[in-house]
Amino acid sequence: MTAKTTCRNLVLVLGDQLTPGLSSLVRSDPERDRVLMVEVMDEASYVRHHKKKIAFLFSAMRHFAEDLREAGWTVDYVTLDAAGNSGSFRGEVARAVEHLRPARVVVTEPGEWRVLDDMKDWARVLAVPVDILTETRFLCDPATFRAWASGRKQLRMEYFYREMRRKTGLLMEGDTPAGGKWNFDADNRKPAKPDLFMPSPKRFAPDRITQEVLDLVGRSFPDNIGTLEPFWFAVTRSEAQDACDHFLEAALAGFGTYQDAMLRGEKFLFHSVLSAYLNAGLLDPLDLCRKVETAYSEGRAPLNAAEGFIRQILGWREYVRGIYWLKMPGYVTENALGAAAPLPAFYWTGETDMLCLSEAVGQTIDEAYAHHIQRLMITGNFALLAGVDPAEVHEWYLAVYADAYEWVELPNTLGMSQFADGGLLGSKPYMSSGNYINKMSDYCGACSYDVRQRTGDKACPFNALYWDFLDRNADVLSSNPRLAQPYSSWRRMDTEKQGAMRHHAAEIRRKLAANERV
Ligand code: FAD
Ligand code: DLZ
Ligand code: SF4
Repeated sequence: MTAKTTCRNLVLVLGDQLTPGLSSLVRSDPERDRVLMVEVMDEASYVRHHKKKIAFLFSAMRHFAEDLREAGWTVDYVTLDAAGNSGSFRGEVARAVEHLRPARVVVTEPGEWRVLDDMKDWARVLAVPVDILTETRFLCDPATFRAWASGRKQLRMEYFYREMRRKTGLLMEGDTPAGGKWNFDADNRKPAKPDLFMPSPKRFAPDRITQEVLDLVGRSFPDNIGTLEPFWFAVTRSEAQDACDHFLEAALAGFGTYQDAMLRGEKFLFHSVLSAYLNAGLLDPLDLCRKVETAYSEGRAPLNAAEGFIRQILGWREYVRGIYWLKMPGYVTENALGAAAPLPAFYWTGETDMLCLSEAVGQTIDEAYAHHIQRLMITGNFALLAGVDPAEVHEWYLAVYADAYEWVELPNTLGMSQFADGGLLGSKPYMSSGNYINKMSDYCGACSYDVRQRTGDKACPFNALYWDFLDRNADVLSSNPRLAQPYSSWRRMDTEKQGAMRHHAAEIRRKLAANERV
């Protein structure tokens, strides 16, 4: 901390608030106010984050602090290993208040409920007014979402998304959607062939600041999941913009068609790999959507790609945030299916004979990244079918991805993937047997399990677990009209086959619980 001095306002900027247009910065004055940024152990350890996630954020924070200084701000930056670092937001604000005696503390609302809850008490404890300002970096604020949700029996993303298209005018031709349809998902389910040309996300060499952070993280979190190097994430706003431009040029056109595809050894396919940058505030979501719209209107990307991409950001990203603030704090403990099994150990090591899972977890360990369909239909699907406690699944997803913050991760995991909210977010569980994975990937051909077998040592574990899941959860799920077909197939199966499937699934679940290799 710098020499004792005073300032008007102390502006606390959090690690995922790396945006010059942040409401707290816009409301403040570099001449009279001071910025505080802190690396704190509480945030770095409330789940056992992937090493690359911590390194990305610390490096991006340090670079943002430099940008602010260049723009004329006085920034107090507390590194994780700074002498006297108290280890918490509250403790660091208290130290700064003690030192600087500001008239007020100013902060933009945090992205996570637990941090906001803590902040509400700061004014009393620190004896200084604390202004918690509205977050303006999203396209739909929680109050507007609440109003949209109120009185609706079902909160379907598709209807929310259409309102957002109308509101922003993105891909609209007057009152009608471009191309005459809101959604081109039917065109976006093509499996990819291994010989298809794959673009790679733009990579950036670590500079001195990043190298210092890599050393710090390596020293401070030696046992956390993940490899630190090679480290190639963008850590400045201009690098993130380069990564974005590269995606628009090299990958957007293929984004829609191959959105649900998975290929061995191909970690990114046509995905943008921009989520960590968006969520930390290095990229602006509306700006990105407008660039994608321009790529479409200039003929550089087909409509199914542009619409598919914009739907992820304007639709899903905003929608899950709306659900988060609507349903917290109770949402995090929901468990509609009463799932209670522990998370299999291979989620932390990748050591499993199931190739789809060893690929998805392996690349997660290497890159702190897996694309959506791997998160949903491989790691999420397996945890769902195996009956894993959604709280453990949630903790894993929050830890292992560089883009993970509770506001976006929790509804995706607990709601979309684990059906733990009983169907608020999705009308049916996202689950499948090995068949779907085989259709959408080239994993099964090289796997030591046989995707066509349902029972026996060589049978793909997804198969028996799938039917067993339906059977075990029939009380909650069998009346769901969208599951009528699988339940009818299950009922038509002869009882001997059903028994063999139950038995095989129970054996897999036993092995997982006993930490035996599956
Ligand atoms: P692309 O496929 O290129 O998509 C473009 C952008 O759309 C993403 O960068 C992201 O900002 C947005 N997006 C796409 N799908 C979603 C979605 N379902 N919810 C919110 N935004 C979306 N996303 C996170 O940002 N953080 C998380 O912690 C996170 N956890 C997830 C957990 C589970 C179980 C599942 C199924 C999905 C999760 N997602 C999460 C959503 C999605 O998987 C990631 O946003 C995406 O994989 C990021 O990679 P990308 O940037 O290459 O995305
Ligand atoms: C995720 C994270 C980590 C690992 N470390 C810090 C940190 O040391 N300092 C900080 O300001 N933010 C960090 N973050 C992001 C916060 O967890 C995030 O800002 C809050 O959860 C609110 O979304
Ligand atoms: Fe995964 Fe089953 Fe295919 Fe193996 S056979 S890759 S376990 S779906």
